[in-house]
Amino acid sequence: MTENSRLIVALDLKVPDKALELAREVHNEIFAIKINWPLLMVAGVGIIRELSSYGKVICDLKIADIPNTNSLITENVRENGGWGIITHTFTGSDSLSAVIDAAGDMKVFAVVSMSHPGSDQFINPVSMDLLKMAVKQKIGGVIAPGNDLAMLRKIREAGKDLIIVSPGIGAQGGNPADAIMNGSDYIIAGRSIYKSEDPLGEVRRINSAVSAVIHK
Ligand code: 3DU
Repeated sequence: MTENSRLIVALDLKVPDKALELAREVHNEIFAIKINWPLLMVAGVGIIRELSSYGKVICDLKIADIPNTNSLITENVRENGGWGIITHTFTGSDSLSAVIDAAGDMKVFAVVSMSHPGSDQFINPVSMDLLKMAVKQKIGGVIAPGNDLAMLRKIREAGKDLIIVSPGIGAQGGNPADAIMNGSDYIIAGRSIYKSEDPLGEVRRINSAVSAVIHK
């Protein structure tokens, strides 16, 4: 993996061998890999360590439970080689701090806003409150939509020092350069890469689009 890239690839594949093959193909040119329930449920927790032989693995489990359960989930990720973990915040400060405490050296990214249309019903109206709570807990990173630039800018303005990681790129309509210019530090792309005929070519296309605006 490389610090020169701002791209996190979402390996939302239900066939572990396919996920491993894609990781092998693109790992030298991306910042990190993100995995989620579709892969973890089939492959089991050992896939975290297998994939970490290619670099940083972020487990997007969107944890949303009571503090004790949150701690146990987070410990599982840490003990199996995870580099980062994604948690919800709407369950409150005690649930969030359980994740932060159990994470140890792992990076914790807190979801404060989402990228799909339904997020306007419940989560997005309270995004700034969720952000305030997460910042109070000394969260280092948040997840904010790369396809909702107004929301992204609001979150960036409220949290100048935060690491902002943004899904919503490609299949959900956002584009890499816009997201970076409006506040994202890193962008997440899944389908536009793993469904592409040429995943590495797509990675390179995204990397160049980002470099063009970063080095302007
Ligand atoms: O839409 P894509 O195929 O590029 O995948 C986006 C990934 O990011 C996917 O794993 C999804 O679960 C995750 N994600 C969002 O799409 C939106 C969020 O608000 C948070 C995470």
